[in-house]
Amino acid sequence: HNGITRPKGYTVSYHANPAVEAHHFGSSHPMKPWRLVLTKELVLAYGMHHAMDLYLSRAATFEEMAEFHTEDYLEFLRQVIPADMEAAEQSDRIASYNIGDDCPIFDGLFNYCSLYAGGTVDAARKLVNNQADIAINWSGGLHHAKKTEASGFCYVNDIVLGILQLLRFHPRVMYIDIDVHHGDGVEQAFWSTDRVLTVSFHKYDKDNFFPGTGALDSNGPSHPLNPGSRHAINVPLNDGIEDGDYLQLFKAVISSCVETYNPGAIVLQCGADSLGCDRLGCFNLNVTGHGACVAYTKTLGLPMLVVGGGGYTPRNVSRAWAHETSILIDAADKIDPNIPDTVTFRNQFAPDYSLFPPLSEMRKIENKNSKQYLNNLVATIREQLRYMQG
Ligand code: TV1
Ligand code: CA
Ligand code: ZN
Repeated sequence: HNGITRPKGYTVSYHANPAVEAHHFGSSHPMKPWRLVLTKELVLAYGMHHAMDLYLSRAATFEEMAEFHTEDYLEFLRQVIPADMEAAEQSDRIASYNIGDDCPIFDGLFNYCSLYAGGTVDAARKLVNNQADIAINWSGGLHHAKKTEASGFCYVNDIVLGILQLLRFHPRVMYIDIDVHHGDGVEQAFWSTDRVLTVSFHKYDKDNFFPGTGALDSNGPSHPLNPGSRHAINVPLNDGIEDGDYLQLFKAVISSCVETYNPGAIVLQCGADSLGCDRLGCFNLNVTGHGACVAYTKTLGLPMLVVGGGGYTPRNVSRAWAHETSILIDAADKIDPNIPDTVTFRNQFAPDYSLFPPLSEMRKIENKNSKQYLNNLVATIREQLRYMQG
C-alpha cells in the first residue's frame, strides 16, 4: 500500500465514527459533516490506516459531558426535536441556549454531539494512558460551545472535555487553535486557571467577524490573585495572510509559548477555514502552509491531541486533514500529490485532482497584514509571556 508503514518510535491513534458524517445541519448551512466522508476516503485511499491504531469513537456519556456542561443544557440537547423550533412553549429555552440559524436543531443532534465529543475524550485518554503519542479526531474541534449554550455551529465543547482528561495527568496543557475564528469557548473555560495556556490565531474584526473576541490585549483576568491571569494568548490577524508569514508567525509565537510555559501536552485545533478559498474564511493559506503548522507542532515532541474544527469548502478540508494525517504518521513524502483513482467521489477534486491545488492564487484576497503589524504581534506576545511568568 504505497509503502506506508507505522512511524518509527511513536504511536498514532485515529478516532472516527462514520455515524457522525450522516448528520445534516440543513441544506444551506455551511457546516457539512459530509466533509468527514471525503477526509476518510483520502486517508484510506492513501493507505494511511496501516500506520495508525484505528478506534471507532464511542458516544461520550452524559456524565462525561457534564464535566463541563450543565445538566440542564445537556438534558435540553438530549430531548429537543426539530418540531420544537415551532413550539411556542419551548421558545424561551431555545433562545436561552442560543439555538437558531447558526446552531439549529436537527435530527440526531444529541447523537452527533456525543459522538464527536466521545472521539476527543477517547483520544485524550489514549495519550494519558500512554497508548498513543499522537491522537487524532477530525470530527472534533468545536471550540465555540459554552458551558450552558451553543455557539457558532458548536453545541458540546469536545476540546474542553479532552483538556480536562489531560489535566488529570499533566500539570500544564497548551492549546493551539489555527481555525480562522477565535477559540473563545476554550479560552473562556480555562480563563481562570494557570494550568491551561490557550493560543488562538484568527481573523479579528470586533464588529464584522465572528465571534468578535480575541484582541491582542485580551490575556485573561488581570487580577493579580487570579491564577489564570495572562494565560490566554491571542494572535489577531487581518484578511489575506499567506503561508510564509503565517508559518513564521506561528513558529515565533509557539516556540516562545512552549519555552515559557513548558507544557506536558499539546492540543492542536486544525480548523481548515483558514485555507484560501474557504466559503467563510478570509485567509490565503495553502494546504502545505496549514500543514506546516502541524508539522512544526509535531517537532516539539510532546503528546499531541489533534482535532478538526471549521472548514467550509469540503474538498479542501479533506485535502488538508488527509495531508496533516500523513504528516503526523511521518509519511508526507510517501503521498502521491495526484489523488488516487480509487477515491470514491474523486470528481470532487476536479479539475486538478491534486492534493495541493494553489488555493492562495485561486481567490486572491489582498494581504492586509504588513510586516510591521506582524512583527509588533510577536514583540507584544513575548512581552505578555514575560508578565505571565511573573
Ligand atoms: C444557516 C444557513 C446558517 C446559512 C450561518 C457564517 C448560516 C452562516 C448560513 C454563518 C452562513 C457565521 C455569525 C451573526 C452571529 C452570527 C466550527 C448574530 C454564509 C468552528 C461559526 C461562524 C464558525 C458563525 C465555527 C457565524 C468555527 N458565519 N450561512 N454564520 N451573529 N455567525 O456571524 O469556528 O469554524 O454564512
Ligand atoms: Ca483560531
Ligand atoms: Zn472557524
